[in-house]
Amino acid sequence: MQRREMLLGLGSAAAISTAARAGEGLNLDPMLPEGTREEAVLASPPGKSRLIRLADRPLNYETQVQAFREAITPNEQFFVRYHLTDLPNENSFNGWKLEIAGEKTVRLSMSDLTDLPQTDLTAVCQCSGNRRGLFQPHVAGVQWGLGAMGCATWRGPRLRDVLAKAGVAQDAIEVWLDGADGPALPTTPDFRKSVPMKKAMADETIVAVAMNGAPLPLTNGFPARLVVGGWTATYWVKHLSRIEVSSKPLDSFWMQKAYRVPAGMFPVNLPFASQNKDTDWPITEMVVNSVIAEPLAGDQVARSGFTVRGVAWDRGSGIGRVDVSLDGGKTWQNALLDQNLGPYAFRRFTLNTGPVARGKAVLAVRATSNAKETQATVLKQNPAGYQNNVPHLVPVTVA
Ligand SMILES: Nc1nc2c(c(=O)[nH]1)N[C@H]1C(S)=C(S)[C@@H](COP(=O)(O)O)O[C@H]1N2
Ligand SMILES: [Mo]
Repeated sequence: MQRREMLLGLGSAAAISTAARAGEGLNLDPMLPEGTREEAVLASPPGKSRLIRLADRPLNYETQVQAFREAITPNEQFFVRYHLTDLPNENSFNGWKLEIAGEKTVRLSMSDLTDLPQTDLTAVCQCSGNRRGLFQPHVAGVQWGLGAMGCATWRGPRLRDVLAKAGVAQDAIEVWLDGADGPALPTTPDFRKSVPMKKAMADETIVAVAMNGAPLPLTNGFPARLVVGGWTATYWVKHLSRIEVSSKPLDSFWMQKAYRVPAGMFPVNLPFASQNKDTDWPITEMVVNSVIAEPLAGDQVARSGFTVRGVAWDRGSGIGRVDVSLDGGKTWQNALLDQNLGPYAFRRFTLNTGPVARGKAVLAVRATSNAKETQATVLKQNPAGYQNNVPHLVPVTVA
């Protein structure tokens, strides 16, 4: 094995091609654990086209990697992730109002929300555990491959304008969020999250009532969900029912026990001080990352040349450059960046390779943000398997 391939976490070519045969047609990443490769199937949860089903209780479906040939992920292909199994249906929201508890309590209807100034924000919604299944050694949890993410244009009022309707007290430190889904068993903690006041008031935090020009799909949070640009999707609470401005840190399982990373492991611009402990912090800002969506692992490509295409994203500085390797990370070429859809969006890239030598090849991609952050060469091990941003590798055959 080349030293560089080792650094990139690439196993032997033989191991990869054997793994690539299982789960054929699904285009699952060759590095996913065998168990996941055996159980994953293409299926459609309500209102969706075919996604990769990892679980039905709770609903956990990821997007197929081909979708990331485009910067905007269509609603029907957008991934679905829940922690709980008691989910609302269309009828649950007849006469729906969103309760806001601030200095006073107000209840806002959909038309109250759409009467406020509306913001369009194109932003990546990515589960903290995206690519957990590619961790070596494997860690417990949903074995996500590459598709626990998507990018959409979200529309709705800014959270700060919604909070202003109820009034924000001087000593407020967090905004607490609750959604209409619940646990089927009383022993499972309800999904309750909070964000620090500064992020709650930021331009990139909105109460989205539309996604890519349509109402939110039921499984992506109808009728309203929080959108927190630059932050992992765990704060993007779906089916919002209640928002509370608080002077205390939220003491919920999903804040204090889950979704945490070793203190200081990942860079943050805006600390979540009220939820930090000495040893561990809540996971908040995403790391710079990229994915190759064309060709797919195991594809045959032409030696006269082929196109490498995909997307890159970060936590809000925007993507400055993308490099593609045709030799598993030994040498790199600068890819072309497509239209800029804003600092929180996917940035599409393409590289036309020109003539390539016949035989096996391993493609790799590495993005660099405008803040000059680049992807990890060695996986940052953490107990929950978050923030995997080692370069995505795609083994192909040049014929
Ligand atoms: N109400 C509610 N909101 C939620 C969750 C949930 O379980 N319930 N999961 C969160 C997590 S961890 C993720 S990754 C995203 C997934 O968003 P999606 O299902 O729209 O893709 O929703 C977030 N919001
Ligand atoms: Mo998540």
